[in-house]
Amino acid sequence: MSLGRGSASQAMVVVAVLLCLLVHFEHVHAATYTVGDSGGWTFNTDSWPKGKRFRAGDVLLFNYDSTTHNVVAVDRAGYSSCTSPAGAKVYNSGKDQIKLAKGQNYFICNFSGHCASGMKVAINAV
Ligand SMILES: *[C@@H]1O[C@H](CO)[C@@H](O)[C@H](O)[C@H]1NC(C)=O
Ligand SMILES: [Cu+2]
Repeated sequence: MSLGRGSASQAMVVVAVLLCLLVHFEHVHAATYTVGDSGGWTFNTDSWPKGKRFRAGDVLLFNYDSTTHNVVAVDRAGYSSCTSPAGAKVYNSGKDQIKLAKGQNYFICNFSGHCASGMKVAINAV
């Protein structure tokens, strides 16, 4: 009886340790990328993702002046045509952290003309 209880709690400890390792592992492997690097989120950022490997769970940090720019999560059509659908998620803190979902992630600035000037990023997260 007491032996059975002992091994049950040992099993609980093992499970807890495994969970901690899993959380730790994901933490170590999620990277944060500053969009546009030192230049920040601005015009002609569309080529910034080139040559980088992104993983689902990685975080994009958008640094910008919130009085002149924003970040809007859009779909492929919105990215291509530089339009944001009504109800699209708009970020405007000036230092937004956005976690990448698996697959394609598209962000534009929807201040007039900015996206057309390359203030847009398309990122594939594996
Ligand atoms: C940006 O997109 C949001 C969400 O679609 C919209 O409410 C807002 O009016 C847009 N801003 C501009 C400047 O187009
Ligand atoms: Cu802008």
